[in-house]
Amino acid sequence: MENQKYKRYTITAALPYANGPKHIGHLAGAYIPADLYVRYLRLKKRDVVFVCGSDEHGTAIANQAMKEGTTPREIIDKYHALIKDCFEKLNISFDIYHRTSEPLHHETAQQFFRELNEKGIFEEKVSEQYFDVQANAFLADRYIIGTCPNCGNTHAYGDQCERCGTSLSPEELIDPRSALSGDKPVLKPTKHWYLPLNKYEDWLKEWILKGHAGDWKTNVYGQCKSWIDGGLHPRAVTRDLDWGIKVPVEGADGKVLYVWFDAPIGYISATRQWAIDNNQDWEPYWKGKDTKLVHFIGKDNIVFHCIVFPVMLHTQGEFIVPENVPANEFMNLEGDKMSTSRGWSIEMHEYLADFPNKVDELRYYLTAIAPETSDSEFTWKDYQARVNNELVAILGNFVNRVMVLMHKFFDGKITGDIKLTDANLSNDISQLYNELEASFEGYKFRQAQQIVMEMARLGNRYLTEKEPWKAIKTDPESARETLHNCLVLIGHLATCLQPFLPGTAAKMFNMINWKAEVVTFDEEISFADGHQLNAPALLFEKIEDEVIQKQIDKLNAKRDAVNAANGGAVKEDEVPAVTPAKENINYDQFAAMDIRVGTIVTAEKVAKTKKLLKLTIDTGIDTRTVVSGIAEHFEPDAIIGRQVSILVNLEPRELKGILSQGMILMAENAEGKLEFVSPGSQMAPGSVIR
Ligand code: B3M
Ligand code: ZN
Repeated sequence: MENQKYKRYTITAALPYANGPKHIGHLAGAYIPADLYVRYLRLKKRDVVFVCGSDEHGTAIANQAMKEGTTPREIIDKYHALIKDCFEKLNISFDIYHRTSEPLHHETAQQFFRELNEKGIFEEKVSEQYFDVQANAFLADRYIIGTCPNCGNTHAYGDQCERCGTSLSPEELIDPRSALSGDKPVLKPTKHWYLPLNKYEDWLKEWILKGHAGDWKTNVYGQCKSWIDGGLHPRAVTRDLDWGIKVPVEGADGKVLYVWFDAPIGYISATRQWAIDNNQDWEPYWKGKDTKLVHFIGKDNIVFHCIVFPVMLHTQGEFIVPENVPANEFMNLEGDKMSTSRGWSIEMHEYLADFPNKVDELRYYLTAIAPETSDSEFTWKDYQARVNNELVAILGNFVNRVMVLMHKFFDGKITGDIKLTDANLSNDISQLYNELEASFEGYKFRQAQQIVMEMARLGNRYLTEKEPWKAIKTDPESARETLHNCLVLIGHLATCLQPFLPGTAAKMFNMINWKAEVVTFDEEISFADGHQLNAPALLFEKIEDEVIQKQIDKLNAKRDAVNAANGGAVKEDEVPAVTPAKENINYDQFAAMDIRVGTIVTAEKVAKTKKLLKLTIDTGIDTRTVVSGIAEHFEPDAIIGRQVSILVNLEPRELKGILSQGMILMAENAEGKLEFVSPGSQMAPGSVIR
């Protein structure tokens, strides 16, 4: 059984960049799920180390400092402290929250680089890169601005045009200029060290595509598969920059390790520091074959945690690779993408300032809507509804009813040694425990939390059915037994709630006056004769409409303020208006188009392209191939089975050697986001659209 397979667990949560506050989408994506899993493992008495820390290097931080006229050190010190403090208040139970600016990390990362270098893993290459003479710095793609060759946006970045969504390389920009000085950059040769990912394609295929087809989440597996199938390339692991970890070889002056090379090694240095602090040996946690390594991250970090870092670990030779990377999708906010820079976000510290006593409410809601299988949506109204209708009305209500009745009828005192005497209740509880463990083991935390809530519902139903407030008049002993059973159930509920709502669970244990140490899943819960309960206290309070309205207003005001600071409304060349209407056509021109409902049968990336997917579509008429430029918007595996609108009588044309027969219709908004145009409910393929 997998339980016995591992002796210890190394659990990591993505290292946040210490260049700004982090929002609740980050919390929901990586930190809460990791904390749930770790708290579950600890309840199971497993040997686990939970590491995280600040990611403090990289071009972004260096350039931010330059722009703000400050130093990287000032930025990272400020945000490291802020983020660490938020995590503590939110009860994210890291064993250590380290920093990549620590000397121990520099040493660990340099050592890693040296080892790979000595083994001859890297390839060294000289290439021409854009250089800003005035700023005396090489420019990362993001720091070159120019005109988009696709849509004419004069503010396109060297890696992407944010208006039309096209991914670019700096050479493609028309009239490139440096984001640092505004000058035209020049090309200059420079040497870098590359990790030849292409050499490890076979190993990756064996390890991920064969080895983890069954147990990795489909979104993660799908992304890995399309990366690997699309062909891997050597990746530079060094940069020309002065902020970062010096490349520890000769002839590398002015060069530092690429931030994505050093950051994941940060997990290792954090573990080393934890081991020093706690008199432990770090090595088994990273090198023991009986250690389970799991990385919790958001979906934008998949390639680094599933491909690049594992190749580093694998080529080093002694390290283990992750057993799982249960990455989450994104959480949107009130109908739009969450974004700190656009002012559309709820930052962790903002929530804590407004709701200092509602940490568990946030943990609960973020888990209830965790973006485990697809993007999800935070809305303040839904937050309010979940708190009021679930935490208050179901969980809080059950515990409160039992406590109040026990005090009212029996002065809060237990008579006789009690255990669970209701066989049905007992069966139901043990069944829920089993389901709960299976959900945790499968990283299904949303489901796990629902199961615990089911336990509370069970209690409410049991109480309603037994009506001890009536029985007390006719058969007080049966009322006593009912309430005793409910108290045992509260003990189980509190036990199972610990990973999710640690503060609430502690309050519940306190109310029933149960021993303070961690109660494991396997513990029997019973009370001795004469056991005295503490006074009932409300676990949750109802959230009123005004409170919610205030948050919604605040959110809108924040976005308006950011827009205003960006020079009135939104900059014209950043967010285009709605596309102007085209000229009128007559009905016959419209009727000439044969548009049908189709179903996507297969989808795969077209090799050596960034944008193209090769789809086969069941059009009702036939099953045909269509090449569609949507690869940057959709994972192939995620769209199989989707219903689409397809123009079937478009002249076939060849794209990258593939004959494309027809065109899939897409809706596109001003930011270039694409969505399929599908019937509102399932329709037979071939259904006519007119
Ligand atoms: N700092 C990116 C991010 O925060 C990066 C994660 C590093 S994990 C080793 O999304
Ligand atoms: Zn563009």
